Amino acid sequence: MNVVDKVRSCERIYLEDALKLYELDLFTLGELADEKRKALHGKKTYFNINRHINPTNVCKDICKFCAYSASRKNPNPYTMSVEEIVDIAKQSWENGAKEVHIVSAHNPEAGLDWYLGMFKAIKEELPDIHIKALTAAEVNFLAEEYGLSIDEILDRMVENGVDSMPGGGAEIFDEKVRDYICKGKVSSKGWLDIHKKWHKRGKKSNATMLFGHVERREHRIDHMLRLRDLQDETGGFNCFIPLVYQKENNFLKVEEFPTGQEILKTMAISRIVLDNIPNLKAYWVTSTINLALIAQEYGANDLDGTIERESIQAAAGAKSAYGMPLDDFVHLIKDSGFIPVERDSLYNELKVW
Ligand code: V47
Repeated sequence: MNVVDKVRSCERIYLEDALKLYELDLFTLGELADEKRKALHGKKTYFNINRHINPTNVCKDICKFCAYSASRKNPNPYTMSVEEIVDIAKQSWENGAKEVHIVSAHNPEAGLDWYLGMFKAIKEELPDIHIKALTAAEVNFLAEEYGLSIDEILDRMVENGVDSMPGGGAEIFDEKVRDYICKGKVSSKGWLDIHKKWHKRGKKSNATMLFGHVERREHRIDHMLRLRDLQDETGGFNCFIPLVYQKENNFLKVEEFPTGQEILKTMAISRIVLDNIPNLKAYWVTSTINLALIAQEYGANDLDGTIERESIQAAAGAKSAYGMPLDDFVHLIKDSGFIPVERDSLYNELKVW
């Protein structure tokens, strides 16, 4: 059976066939991914009203792709106080945000109480806001820095009010590529184990993949397959997010950047290979909003959110520092022929706009 027929008859796709999918013309591949998307979500595109908070950029790690860390190229180190973080969350809640997405650098000076206490303080003021916080890389950092087990950190996250985990820190699982781009950070196995333990607590998380730098196509597929295996076991991933590498202000030497076609193909193949993860997010911050809108026809059914502020990718060149106004977001989705559906952080539908 050829690969197109295999996809249409819902056979599982492994490395060799996934690489063949890259060789298809963009339209055929798009059609296949769109069939999968439509079967699950029709013409609905999910988004949420959220606020990203990046409370510190002081980091002991040295990821080559990172422009955000103040230990590398960013000349402005900062660490917010818990009061500042709570104030931001309150302001955003008043503006309609239902989720705070909180991701920090690995700051050895901040202290465990600061890392975990901010969640408790937010929940005391805003018991109904959803806290999506701490990547597996941060969890690993906290466990190592403070001599606790991963289980202890995860338990304390739950006690302090973290509702779900974001997908950051996954980068690329292939060990050679990972060593080259972010040596010293959580290992691939470590990242997957942390999410597995989180899922075992009945909690949900997301998974990212940073692509378009020094990795090759087979590394992307290997990354997806490792996620698919874990998802078979736990069912805890809500969403897969392929992050397009942003090239400014960092130390990663990249010769060739992916074309729009390569990005769309990667989205489409994610939709096909990750047959057990229901949502595929075209994160407009890294793909640009234009390509994210087109990605809706290549398997993507989620565009993340209004964000309000974003510092990590903005430091590397993305046009995301001030998020996207709700009105623009809704109109762009509608005008591109899809149905904007506001969701909560766990993909329950809140409102069809
Ligand atoms: O893991 C760092 C990435 C991630 C660059 O779970 C870069 O809903 C591109 O994980 N170019 C953090 N990306 C952000 C993240 C995320 C974002 C949106 C939604 C969710 C979610 C998660 O940012 C890191 C890293 O892979 N990153 N530098 C860069 N130069």
